[in-house]
Amino acid sequence: MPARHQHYGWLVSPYSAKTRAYLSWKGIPFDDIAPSALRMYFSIRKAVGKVIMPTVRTPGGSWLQDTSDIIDALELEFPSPSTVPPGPRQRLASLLLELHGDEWLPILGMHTRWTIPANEQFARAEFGRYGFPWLPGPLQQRMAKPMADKMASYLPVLGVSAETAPGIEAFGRSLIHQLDTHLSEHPYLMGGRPCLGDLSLFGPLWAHVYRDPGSRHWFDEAPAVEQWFERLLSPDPSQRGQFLPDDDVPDSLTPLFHTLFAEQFPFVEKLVDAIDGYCEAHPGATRVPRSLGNHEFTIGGHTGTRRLITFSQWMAQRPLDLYGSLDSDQRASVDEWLRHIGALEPMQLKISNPFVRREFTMGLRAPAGS
Ligand SMILES: N[C@@H](CCC(=O)N[C@@H](CS)C(=O)NCC(=O)O)C(=O)O
Repeated sequence: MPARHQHYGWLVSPYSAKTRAYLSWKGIPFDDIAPSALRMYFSIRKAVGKVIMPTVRTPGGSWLQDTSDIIDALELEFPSPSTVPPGPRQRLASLLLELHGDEWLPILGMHTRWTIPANEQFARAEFGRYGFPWLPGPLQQRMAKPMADKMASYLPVLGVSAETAPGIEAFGRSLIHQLDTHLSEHPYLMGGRPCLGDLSLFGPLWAHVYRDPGSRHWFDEAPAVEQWFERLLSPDPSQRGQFLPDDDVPDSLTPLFHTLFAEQFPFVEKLVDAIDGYCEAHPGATRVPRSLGNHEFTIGGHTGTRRLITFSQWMAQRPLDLYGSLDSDQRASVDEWLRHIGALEPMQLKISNPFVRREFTMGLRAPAGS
């Protein structure tokens, strides 16, 4: 049994950056382990059913997988200092930004990693170095080629194409600029301490766009974003602040929400429709396929197609469930903010066939049609 929490993830992995930053900021003692390919394909796959990172093994010997589940479980075990804002507006804003970071920013990160030659070269070497540390350099890369090729093959799945590339770049550059404006006023998104939204945006922005050498210059004019990276990479416990008072979601974040609701949310709505259609056609189904065909989407004003990955509904349920659980006073306060950012109507989205994760697999909360 490990004495401390063990975190398995590579530095090139954006989702691992999310959980590593969480563990570090919380001050939870942990061993940060870069799993070799052997460990990934044997012990990790055996424990959680697939080859994936990050995973966490607790001192009690149980395994956690999926960054949201890892953080939710650890937040229950180590409630203080909390990364969950106390007020409903900030909490909802944080979950929406988690949805954005986890399910939309991979379009940006995968674009910069696998279409900029210097980044691809760097990533392939990193995959070899972590996957096969006992082999000599050239052999490492050859052995890691299937893993790297698999990641690169996700580009059309995510919607990265010649048509969307200018939009993805416009989206990425304006996100970095908007964050820089916000972070020159506040240490984190909601004030003096990070929330899930910080961790989820940090993952792909740092592990892909910033750490990969061919796109780091995107941050040349974003010093406040670089300082935010530093704070999340090496948190100073004496600098732990509080969330902003009065449940305030700073207006400097409004442009991020405008983009989220203008471009990501319509795709989430299509996905929910597709899942409902599948459930109607398959009464009694207890699971839904991993993907349900392709659909049009828009990013940075450019349109392409991407796969409807059903997992994203589960991430969308997190803010929608919170919204549905508010009492009337909280609801009034949240609605006032939603109206301000122009998102009151989309947030009324109903999930008729919600998902639940059991034993590391996604299923329907109740059989379809029941
Ligand atoms: N939703 C998952 C995503 C994790 C994920 O996709 N991890 C990537 C590395 S950053 C991976 O292991 N992918 C393996 C694959 O897709 O085959 C989470 O939050 O943990």
